Amino acid sequence: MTAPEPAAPVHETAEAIATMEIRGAATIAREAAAALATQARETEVDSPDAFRASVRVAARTLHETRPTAVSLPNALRYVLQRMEGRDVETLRRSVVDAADEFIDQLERARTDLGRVGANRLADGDTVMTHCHSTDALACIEAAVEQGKSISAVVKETRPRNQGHITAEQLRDAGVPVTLIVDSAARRYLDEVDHVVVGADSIAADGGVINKIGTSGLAVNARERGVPIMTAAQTIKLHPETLTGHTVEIEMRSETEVIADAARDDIGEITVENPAFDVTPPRYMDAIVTEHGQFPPESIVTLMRELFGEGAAEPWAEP
Ligand code: RUB
Repeated sequence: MTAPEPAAPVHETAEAIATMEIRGAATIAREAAAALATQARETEVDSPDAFRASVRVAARTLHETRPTAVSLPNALRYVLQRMEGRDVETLRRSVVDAADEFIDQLERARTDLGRVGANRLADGDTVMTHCHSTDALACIEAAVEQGKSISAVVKETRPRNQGHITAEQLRDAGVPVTLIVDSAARRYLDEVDHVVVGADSIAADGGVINKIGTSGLAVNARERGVPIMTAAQTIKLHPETLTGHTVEIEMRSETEVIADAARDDIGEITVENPAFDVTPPRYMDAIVTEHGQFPPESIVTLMRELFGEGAAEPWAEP
């Protein structure tokens, strides 16, 4: 039996994730689940086995796009583990329903964790952000909805400047924004009450994997006595780290750091562009999830509760 090729929209979603047109851990997860639903809707085969294989091929294509945000495999796992049925129509319905359910849960988790994070913020607070995180923004937006007056210092987040997206969204939410270059962060920490960041993955030891620059910011925040929280719904928990695996840090193109012409002018140099880093748990005050807030060191308890002792890889099956 040869599995059909993934449907064209699945290739388009995979390409958009790889090129960061679709980006941010939660958004990647949502679009990956939606792409599996599209694959299920568009697959025209007679046998249940061929149907299952075609959805798994689509999942593999999506899985291979970016390595660090565990929300992507967690989304694929959620949908594939609910693919059930003895005939093609039942299988199709199960995949579409699971994807819809996953997307609904994402929205609810974001709202719920936003309320928890907002409770950590007081009226009149200034927060510093790094990168663009929908979960981090949910906390600030919920605080504003609670009637608190919040202002923000937004790091631009080189090389992709996701801080610009954060600045725009906060401004739309009525939050006064000061945009700074990344290297100005320590200088401005004296003027902020909280640092709020997101996460792409959270390891079993409480280490937070997020956009490059988060760990330096966290160390500086600790030195300045500014509390720092990670807003991360539980699809950011990395179940494989329970069994000793480490999280792969994505290395991106050197041209995101320096244009070819400028590089040629400099001469022979090495350029590296890691997209994420790991903040050790001792530099993070709290991980805020839809199940409440946790000290980073205790997140392993929640991880075990939600994922058991490990994680299957259903997309790897033929
Ligand atoms: C985005 C990033 C975000 C997390 C969390 O990196 O590091 O902080 O993904 O985002 P990139 P969210 O731009 O390289 O994808 O809270 O929206 O899931």
